[in-house]
Order: sequence, then structure tokens, then C-alpha cells
Amino acid sequence: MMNAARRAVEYAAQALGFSAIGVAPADAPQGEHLQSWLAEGQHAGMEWMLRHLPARLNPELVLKGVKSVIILTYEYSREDSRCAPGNIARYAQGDDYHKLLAGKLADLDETLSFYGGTQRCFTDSGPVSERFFAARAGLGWIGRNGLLIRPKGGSYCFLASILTTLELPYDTPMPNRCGNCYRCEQACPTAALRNGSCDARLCLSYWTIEAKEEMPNNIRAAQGERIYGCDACQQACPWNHQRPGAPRPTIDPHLLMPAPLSKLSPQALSELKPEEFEQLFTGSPIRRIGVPHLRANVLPLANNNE
Ligand code: B12
Ligand code: SF4
Ligand code: SF4
Repeated sequence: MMNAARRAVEYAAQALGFSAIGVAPADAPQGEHLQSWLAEGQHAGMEWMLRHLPARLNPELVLKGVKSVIILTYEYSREDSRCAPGNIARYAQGDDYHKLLAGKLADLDETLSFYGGTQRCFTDSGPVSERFFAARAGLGWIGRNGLLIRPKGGSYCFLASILTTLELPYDTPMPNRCGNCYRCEQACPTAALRNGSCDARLCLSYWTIEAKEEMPNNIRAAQGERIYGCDACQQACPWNHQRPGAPRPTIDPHLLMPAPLSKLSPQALSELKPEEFEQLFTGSPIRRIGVPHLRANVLPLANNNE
């Protein structure tokens, strides 16, 4: 019966465009690393991470009776993220993935309900350690850049999670294959990576997206052309380099950069009026940072280009 539920959700996920699926037992995730990371303040200004801690350590608080955590991967663009206005991280070039994947997850929820399950679904939105469960579900390993690395797909993918009360057949974790490689650590412009983990206080992704406070000068000096997110520790990773003859994954066209954005200059982007910002970024993940933060990210580039 539960094998049938697993087959049904696998089949439905493939039809919805997910590239892989794995299942992990929902036992309390190993929390020592997360707790010491938080205790050291590496979450910077993301106070919500402290509030999420009890639920992170105990998935039962997220869904009563939870037995399994299903993790799905969804590919995003691998193209160089340099466009006219600057460097936008690959994952944020197209439509908002939270919304795109929410509809697909609702379909999978329905499939699992048919087999008697109760579910809660998330993508980058809930108190679930998505990378931990992805590795536990055998989809890849956690690299020195802190990201899930897949032997055939690298790290350019979103993770989505479904907590379910169904006890599905579980997958086996795979060994870490980073070996003696430290390219991600060496490529990080701010030395944010240490011992396989990223310190958000130093991370350009944090400063260009999440931070409510002004970017400190030492981080600003390392910003380069990045105006939203940072891909340096992914670009450096050999598992993300296209192997000759290997098939390229099909990317959902919703996740590609729209032409009007790719043609803007940093100057034009820094001078956007609120209504122009809305027009350009409605439906994009970039919208959430608002005009003042985007302007602050773009201004150094706009000034350089004058
Ligand atoms: C907070 C957050 C951030 C913060 C903090 C980053 C960080 N250090 O986690 C900021 C804003 C900086 C950020 C940046 C990015 N993020 Co982010 N982020 C998250 C979020 C919401 C939580 C991550 C978290 O819990 N961090 C706390 C640390 C301590 O946990 P952790 O590193 O995951 O460690 C766990 C496991 O590794 C494991 N573990 C157990 N024992 C041990 C022992 C050791 C020694 C280690 C190392 C780990 C370990 O347990 C830990 C706790 O559960 C997740 C979504 C989610 N709900 O999970 C997305 C998520 C991790 N982010 C994602 C992405 C894409 C990015 C960026 C690439 C975006 C960009 N291009 O700008 C960068 C990459 C930065 C990096 N190298 O990590 C994706 C990753 C996809 C993938 N292939 O792995 C996720 C999963 C979102 C999603 N659903 O797709 N992110
Ligand atoms: S996202 Fe950029 S700043 Fe953050 S850890 Fe990776 S390379 Fe460093
Ligand atoms: S760059 Fe090297 S060390 Fe870093 S995640 Fe990739 S394989 Fe691992």
C-alpha cells in the first residue's frame, strides 16, 4: 500500500517537472550543528531562525503524527547570471519559485491524501531543515559550500519538502564526495565558508537579500557586480560544471530572466520609480526586498559606470 503511495507521488512529481524525489524518516534531525550555528550568532539578523528552532528540532511540532519527509528537487537556470544591470543569482532570475512550486506541491498533497496521508508542504518557507533531509533522503551530500550537491546535477536546484503522516519506503544517504576540494571556500569573496557551513554575517546573499541593516564597508568592498544573491561558491564547484556529452536539464521557462530586466542598465535600475519597480518585479522573488534595498545594492555599480 505504502509502496503504491510512493510510486504515485513519484509519478506525479515527475509529471509536474520535479527532477528527483527522495524520502527520509522524520526522526528528529541532528540539531547540534544548527544549535551551535545559532548560538554563535551566524544567523545574523534572521531572528525568525531562533523562533523556528524548536520546530526544526522536532518535526512533530510542524505536523502531528509525521512519519516521513519527502524532498523534491526542481532545476533552475545554469546560465551565467551576469545581465545588463549586474549579477542576479541564478535562482532569482525568473518567477518567484515559492509560488511556482506551491501549486505543484498542492497537487502532490492531494495525491498523498488519496492514500490516507495528511501533509504539510514547504519550499524555503517553513521550519524544516531542507538540506539535512535532502541528504538523508539520498539525493546528494552536503558540500563544503553548505549546499546539497547531486552527483549528476550539482547544486543548481530548489529543494521542496513534504511532511507526511504516511510511512513511505526510505532512501539511503550517499557518501560525501567533496574529497580534498576546497574550491568553494577559496572562491567565496568574503570568507563566509568554514567547516562546511556558511556564516550569514559574512555572506553576500544575506547582505543583498535578507539584511535590514546597511551593508558594512568590508562586505561592500567584496560585493563586485552582485545585486541580488551570490553564486560564487556554486560556480566554483566542479559538480556544477557541464561535462562533455552530458545532457543539459530542461529548465522551466518561468525561471528564465525576462527580457526587459536583462536589458536595463545599473543606472536605470537605481533610478526606478516605485510603480516601475512593481511593473518589473511583480511575480519575481526580487520584489520582496523593495526599492530602497535594491537601490542600495545597485548604486555602487551605477556610480562605477558613470
Ligand atoms: C537561512 C538560509 C539562508 C541564509 C543562511 C545560509 C546558511 N548558512 O544556511 C542565507 C540568506 C545566507 C542563504 C544563502 C543562500 N541560500 Co539559503 N536557505 C536558508 C534556509 C531558509 C535555512 C538554512 C539553514 O537552516 N541554515 C542553518 C544551517 C546551520 O543549517 P545547514 O547549513 O542547512 O545545516 C544543516 C545540515 O547541514 C545538517 N548538519 C547536521 N550536522 C552537521 C554537521 C556539520 C559539520 C555540518 C556542516 C552540517 C550538519 O544539519 C544542519 C541543520 O539542520 C534554507 C531553506 C530551509 N528551510 O532549509 C535555504 C536554502 C538552504 N538556501 C538555498 C540557496 C539556493 C541559497 C543560495 C545559493 C542563494 C544565492 N544564490 O544567493 C545561498 C548560498 C549560501 C550558502 N553557501 O549556504 C537553497 C539550497 C539548495 C541546495 N541545492 O542546497 C535552500 C535549501 C532553499 C530551497 N528550498 O531551495 N540561505
Ligand atoms: S553565497 Fe557568496 S558570499 Fe555566501 S558563502 Fe557562497 S560565495 Fe560566499
Ligand atoms: S567546490 Fe569542492 S568542496 Fe566545495 S562543495 Fe564543490 S566539491 Fe565540495
